[in-house]
Amino acid sequence: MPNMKKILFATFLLVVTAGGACMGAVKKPAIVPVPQQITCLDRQAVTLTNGARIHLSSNKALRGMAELFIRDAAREEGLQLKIAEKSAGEIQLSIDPTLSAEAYRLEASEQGIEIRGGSPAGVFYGLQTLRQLLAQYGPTLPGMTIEDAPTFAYRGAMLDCCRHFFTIDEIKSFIDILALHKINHFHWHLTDDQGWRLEIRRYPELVKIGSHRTETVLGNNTSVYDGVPCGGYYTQKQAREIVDYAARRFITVIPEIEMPGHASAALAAYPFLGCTGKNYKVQTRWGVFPEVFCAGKESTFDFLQNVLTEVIEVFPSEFIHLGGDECPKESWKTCPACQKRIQDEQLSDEHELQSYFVLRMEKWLHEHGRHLIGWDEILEGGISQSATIMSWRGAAGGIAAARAGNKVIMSPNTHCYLDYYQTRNPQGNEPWGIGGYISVEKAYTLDPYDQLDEAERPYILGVQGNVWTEYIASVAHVQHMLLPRLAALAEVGWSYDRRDLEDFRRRMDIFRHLYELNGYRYAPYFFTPAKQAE
Ligand code: TNX
Repeated sequence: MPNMKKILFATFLLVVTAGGACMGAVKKPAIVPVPQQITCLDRQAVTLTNGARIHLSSNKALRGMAELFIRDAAREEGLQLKIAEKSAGEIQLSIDPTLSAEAYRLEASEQGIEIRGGSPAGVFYGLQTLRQLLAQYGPTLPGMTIEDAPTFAYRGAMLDCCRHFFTIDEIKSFIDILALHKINHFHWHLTDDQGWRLEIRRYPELVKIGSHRTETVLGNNTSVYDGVPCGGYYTQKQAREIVDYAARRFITVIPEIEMPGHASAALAAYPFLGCTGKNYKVQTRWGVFPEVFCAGKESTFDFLQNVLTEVIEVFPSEFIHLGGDECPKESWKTCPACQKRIQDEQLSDEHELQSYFVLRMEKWLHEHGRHLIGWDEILEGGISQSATIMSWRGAAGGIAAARAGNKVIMSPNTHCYLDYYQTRNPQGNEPWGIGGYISVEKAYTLDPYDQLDEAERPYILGVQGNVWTEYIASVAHVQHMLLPRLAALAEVGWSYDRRDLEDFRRRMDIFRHLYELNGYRYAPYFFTPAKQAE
């Protein structure tokens, strides 16, 4: 071959390789959360064109997610895919029992795109990765294989639907966002002082009275109120619809029914549940209130067990969250029934009374095949070995619980409170937050294993981000608080030991196009760090 031709041929090869491979700076795959391993093939994969088919090895288990993916690809890429009723397809989905349940393996080659999952959930996560690849590269992917599995089994997000009410459609859009980030638990905060949101058939007043407040305080708990009635609730049918919607996205819904504190709305509906039996109202401002469930009367426990009987019918989740946080003890101190209970049960004080309350409800849950999650306050006064602690007042409660052999979900307000501001000087630059400051970078540095040794680590189930909504009344605002901090927490939960902030920044710059394609109103600060420093 003459020299010139040789050079031309070599250049041609190089271009083809560079065009098809995935290792160049621009071509490097940007997946969030970062996968365990990506191997680049030095050639392009098949091009997906309209009419490309998805073949399912198991029609029953995989069809639903294929249908969801077809909708995602149409919305995000304008790509019209269909399910191959027989034979092969350009995209192949199958279950591979040699992989762990949530793991997947994705291969993009000339033969097509093959996703194998250890279970249907794994295949689903492979499809979420494929959404990201298509958003990055368009219909012709560089050849590659991805092997991936999460670090933590529990990856959660909470939405408070009590301080402000969100519609079923808004909750579905929240769940869509969780799915994109491979989050697998939706913690649904359903009862609080400012509203009881779940229909309980046996106690109709809970939603009739408890789901409405007359008005809402303005700003940061000022003395000015908006004068606008505010309310809303979910029927059991709607709640089941959410459970089903989430399940199709491999997300378990954990309901939270708060006790013994944060009970004003329940007491307003049924005053006999409180120690004094009168003068309760659905709260119109924020904070912690002395109106709590009476721990002395048997009727309180009957009521709560009847409520939970309906709750567990609606929610199949193994975990039921019973709150347990921020329960002032004043009313118990002056309540004859509560004091009698302390005596009869030989409890030393009101903290032990709280513990009695929670233990008794936990026992009931166990008898009904469920497990309790509680905020870290339930540690005070003692807990049973089987309770799972959600650590929110920093990580200390979680660390103590893990050392005591209790299971723990890390959700500390140092890293996981998505109602806090995202920039250092928020005044005027950010929509309302409750206070505090948790940047994306800060959320990213959460170490759920902090201070725990090898033997203690297995007790950490995972991590969760919380959207408390005292100051968040719209879904656009929820998204602003959630994104992109949820991506940081998702990466802690999925990719714990392979995090790298600079690489995360590079990947997020690409990943955010998916936010845009879906119209998500993410916060910009992380993407303009210079401005944030001002
Ligand atoms: C503490 S976290 C609370 C919530 C508030 C939140 C505001 C927890 C168990 N209790 O009731 O909404 O702070 O950040």
